[in-house]
Amino acid sequence: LNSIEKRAIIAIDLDYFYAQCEEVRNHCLKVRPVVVCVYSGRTQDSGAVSTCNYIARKLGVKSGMPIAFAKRILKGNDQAVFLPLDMEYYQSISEKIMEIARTSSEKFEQSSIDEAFLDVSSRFDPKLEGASSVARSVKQEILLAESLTCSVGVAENKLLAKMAVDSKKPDGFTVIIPSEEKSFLYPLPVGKLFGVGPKTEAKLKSIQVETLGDLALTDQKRLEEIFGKNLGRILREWANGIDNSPVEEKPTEQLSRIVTLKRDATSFDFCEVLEPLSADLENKLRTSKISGKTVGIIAITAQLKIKSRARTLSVPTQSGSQILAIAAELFSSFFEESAEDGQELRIRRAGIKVSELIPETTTTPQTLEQFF
Ligand code: DCT
Ligand code: CA
Ligand code: CA
Repeated sequence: LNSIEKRAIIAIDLDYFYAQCEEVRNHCLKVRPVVVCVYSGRTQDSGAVSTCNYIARKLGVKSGMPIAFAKRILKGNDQAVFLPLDMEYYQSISEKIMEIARTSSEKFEQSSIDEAFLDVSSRFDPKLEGASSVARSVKQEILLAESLTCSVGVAENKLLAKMAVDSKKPDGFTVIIPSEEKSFLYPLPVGKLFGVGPKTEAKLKSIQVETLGDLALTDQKRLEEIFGKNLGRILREWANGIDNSPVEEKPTEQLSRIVTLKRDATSFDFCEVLEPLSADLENKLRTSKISGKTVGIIAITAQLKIKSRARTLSVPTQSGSQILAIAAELFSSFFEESAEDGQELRIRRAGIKVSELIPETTTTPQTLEQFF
């Protein structure tokens, strides 16, 4: 039983994700350099570039670069646009896209806000061809549903699929067939291997290991001496394209929705803005087939302090109206308590959180007929 079944894995990576989301809500941006920034708030331009579109990348802007530096590069370019990060919006688009990907595959694993793995091995023979056609249709579906492009990689394992997707962006489609795995990997510089950062790269170069081909042929003992037993072994396996890790969905720990109020609230007069949040949570719980045992509220004050309150239920729920009712009670009593303590509570952003998520009980009979 030591031979492992061959698999076909798809890696999906949304192109220049945050910047592309900005293009989606404002089409005029598509032909201009777009830079999405994390402003630190100290001075007007302090902070870093989170990501940018390919027009800005061609001009030399990069993730992580100081905003002031990016502004210098784009100085005199009156088309350039600098926007602040809007994670709520990107998160909402990400969730819709991940839902498309999740429902296209038996096994699904979201690895970040804009990346996921799909394992469709059980459905096809030959597997890579089947997976390639699923990859094409998912790519098309994401484009139709959300007007966003992504890159995909298809290969026998997660590592190779990830390396494949990274090799051609944006709008890439890369398949690595088994007979081409080594010719794909070996010429790559070691820095391109998934997980190899600047430190590991420098150590490898100090022992004259420049390419993945060099790494694949380096004495295992030597690597273990330098990097320790685990990392040493994994580096060599990965350089050889070996990776048996499964595609498996990480359990969601909590779901939350948050909204910025039109103006700061000093009493609970914003129930109607919570209504769509609870409806959204119900929808998410139902499609994920989970229920929440704890319902909580999140309040971000005018002073930007984060406060929360929660209640645990005797029976887990998926009901939006129940979630809303509990959130309303928690907000009301939160304002009352603050007033009793003689402190004025000013809430700027309000949210609802559902936690202690458990699989829904599908066996509960709704009627006696169903039961007998
Ligand atoms: N990020 C950041 N600061 C960095 C690097 C990344 O804030 N120094 C954020 C921005 C997006 C997210 O992390 C993921 O980054 P990438 O993997 O580069 O994704 P991307 O913007 O979608 O770019 P690509 O088209 O290359 O996938
Ligand atoms: Ca991406
Ligand atoms: Ca990414």
